[in-house]
Amino acid sequence: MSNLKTQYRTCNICEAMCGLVVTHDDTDVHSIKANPADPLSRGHICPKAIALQDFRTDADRVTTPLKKVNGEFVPISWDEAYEFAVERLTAVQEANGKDGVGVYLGNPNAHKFGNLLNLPGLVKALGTTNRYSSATADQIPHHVASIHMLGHPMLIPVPDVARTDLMLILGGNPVVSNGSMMTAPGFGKRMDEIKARGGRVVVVDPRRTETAERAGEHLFIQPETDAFLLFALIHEIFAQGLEDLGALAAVTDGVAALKEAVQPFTAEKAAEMTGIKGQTIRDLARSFATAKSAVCYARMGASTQSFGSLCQWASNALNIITGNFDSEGGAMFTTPALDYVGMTSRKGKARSYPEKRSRVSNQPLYNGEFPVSVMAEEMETPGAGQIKALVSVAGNPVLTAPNGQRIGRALEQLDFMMSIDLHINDTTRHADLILPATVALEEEVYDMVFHSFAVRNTAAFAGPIFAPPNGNPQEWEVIARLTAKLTGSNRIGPSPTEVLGMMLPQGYHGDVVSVEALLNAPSGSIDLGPLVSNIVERLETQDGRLNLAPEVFLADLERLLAFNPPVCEEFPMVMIGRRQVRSHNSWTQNSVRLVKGRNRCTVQLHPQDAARLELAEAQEVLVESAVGTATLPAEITDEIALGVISIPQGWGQRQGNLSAATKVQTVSINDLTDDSRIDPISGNAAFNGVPVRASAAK
Ligand SMILES: Nc1nc2c(c(=O)[nH]1)N[C@H]1C(S)=C(S)[C@@H](COP(=O)(O)OP(=O)(O)OC[C@H]3O[C@@H](n4cnc5c(=O)[nH]c(N)nc54)[C@H](O)[C@@H]3O)O[C@H]1N2
Ligand SMILES: Nc1nc2c(c(=O)[nH]1)N[C@H]1C(S)=C(S)[C@@H](COP(=O)(O)OP(=O)(O)OC[C@H]3O[C@@H](n4cnc5c(=O)[nH]c(N)nc54)[C@H](O)[C@@H]3O)O[C@H]1N2
Ligand code: SF4
Ligand SMILES: [Mo]
Repeated sequence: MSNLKTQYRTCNICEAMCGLVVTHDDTDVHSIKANPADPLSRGHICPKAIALQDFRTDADRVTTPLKKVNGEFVPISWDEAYEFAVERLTAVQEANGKDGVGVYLGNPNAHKFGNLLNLPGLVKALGTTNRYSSATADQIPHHVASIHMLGHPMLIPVPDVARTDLMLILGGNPVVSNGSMMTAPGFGKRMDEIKARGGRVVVVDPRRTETAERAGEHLFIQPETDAFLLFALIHEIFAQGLEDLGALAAVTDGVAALKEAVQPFTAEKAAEMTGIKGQTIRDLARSFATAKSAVCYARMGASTQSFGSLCQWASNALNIITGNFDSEGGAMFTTPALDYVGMTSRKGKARSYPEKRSRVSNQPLYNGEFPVSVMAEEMETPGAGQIKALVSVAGNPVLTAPNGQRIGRALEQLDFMMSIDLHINDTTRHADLILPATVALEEEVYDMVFHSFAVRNTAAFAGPIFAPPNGNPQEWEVIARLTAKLTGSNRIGPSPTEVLGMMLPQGYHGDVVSVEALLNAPSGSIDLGPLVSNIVERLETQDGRLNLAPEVFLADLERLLAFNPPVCEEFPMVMIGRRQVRSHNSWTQNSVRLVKGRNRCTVQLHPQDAARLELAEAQEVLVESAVGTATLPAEITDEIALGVISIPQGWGQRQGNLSAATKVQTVSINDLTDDSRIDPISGNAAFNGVPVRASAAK
């Protein structure tokens, strides 16, 4: 074992950026363990990190370019593959215009530095405005709130978990998800620390989640009614004269307009809609406003719903009016080594939002991308601008986008589709060409995105450990070569590591952080300290001020007030999703070590609902929505609110990524989610609150 080597690297599966110690020889991983010296993750790790080795050796992995010939995928050479791609993409664009080619970029791209650096070039070379990504299945309301209030989509406030005295969590389950738009590995321990110093964590969720259990304080809420709660908290704080904007008072506009706008949102109104008692709401308002520090954190459950943008606005507003914005223990802004906001600063530039609207149903475009909810109709509907070909990179919308089956049918009608991916799966099986991707251990890792959302400023970099199979190029190079061929060039740009070397000196910590310094860091990571106040000089609004009451949100309040939870007879229950520790979105289900054990793709329902529907534990349940059906086993639990059912996301593989260990056919929640349900301000999919009915499967 003399050739055993050890490498410190960051896990890039989820947003938590855990520090790992990987022990390996020239061909194999010997162990993957937590790095206790990592200043951010402090020894936290989850079971998925160990599976990093499985993604590399997966027998089902695509390892050569594949071309579909008479319905079968056959291996071809890289030269043939690039030639085929360029010929077909060019032909579609010659016949239909640039917008004839659509692009879908999936979640793993956000965790892959080389992809992030090279995909903009590919998109530019294609020159299409038909751009989609998993972002509108995930988080656009956060960006929309930041754009309208602070002037830049990436000025995202992060809860200062290390110093807060009261954390209010709506629609997030960070004990399982490890946090989102909040990089906070080992969140359970962080909650314990808040409580140990005399603080509180209150979780608002239609399910008593793993996070709620550990927090110790949980309020059940009716799905999609969070905005009522948040506005009632703001209303109460104004009514009790408890508002205090602190240092931000001098730069904030719209306090009076906000106060006026929340008038209808009394604690009683919120109680009626949310199911949380009026007195509880009043008490919470007082505790929040009078705590030494407090922070409201609203995530997936509060953003991927019909009022996602209002929730993100209200969450920021609650933090701002209580002096908990940009201050210790409140919501703060990171100063990462690679300063994405600075690199894309728009200070002083005129702009209007949304940037565009979609062709068929007039939905908004933010951050250069249309809502994934309209991708199917844009492929189906004839006329100028119709998508006739698609390039997907690291995405699986047939399983992850609302009404995914409709996307699958639309993909089948395309003139051409190509994917860069690890697998032939529910999405890529529709492709005419698949180019193999590379996995984490074959690439350098520097997190370009999630340091921006981290509860502490740190930086880490590591190089590849293994070469890709078959002498394949790294994924960034595949993207760069495809781009070069599309533009008739022979040259590809510098490597990701070289680009990083050029970018780091321009960031916040250019004096201490360089590629060399990161590689030599004793713990594999450089600690850059706790979050610091900085928003006043960073505001990117045209007038340089913070807008507490943007017109776009005020105008949407009428829709909220008209909201009636589904009392429709046909679909009397509401469906929400859930995440699970041992699976990551739709793509980790081929790792035997992750999927082994009991079938976790179950529908949770309340004991009283089960009794009413005459359903027993583990009995097969037929769930029906306006767009589809699914049959899966019942899990009866008082964890879930009455009238609500929960199905985990990420399952339903019919092709590829098949749960190799269990061979159990699971279902996709997105066979049931409805693509016509969106948050109209942001265009984000409303995955939560889907009207459904449940019954015993025949
Ligand atoms: N293990 C694991 N970790 C992951 C992922 C994974 O698939 N597996 N995915 C990663 C990704 S891509 C992301 S974006 C993050 C997401 O991370 P989180 O934002 O923590 O998302 P979820 O774990 O889905 O938690 C959403 C919560 O919202 C609740 N909810 C649903 N509807 C409502 C509602 O109307 N109101 C309120 N208040 N709550 C509601 C649900 O019950 C659930 O507990 O997780 C990341 N981490
Ligand atoms: N109902 C419901 N739906 C949801 C959610 C929910 O909570 N509820 N969550 C939403 C969220 S937050 C997200 S982020 C989206 C995710 O939606 P997507 O990004 O569409 O889905 P993923 O499952 O992340 O798909 C990743 C794809 O990339 C491939 N892949 C994995 N690693 C690599 C790699 O290194 N390179 C390349 N080229 N390919 C790779 C996989 O094989 C798979 O095809 O799902 C959304 N869908
Ligand atoms: S929590 Fe996320 S980053 Fe940490 S080990 Fe698990 S998958 Fe990796
Ligand atoms: Mo996500």
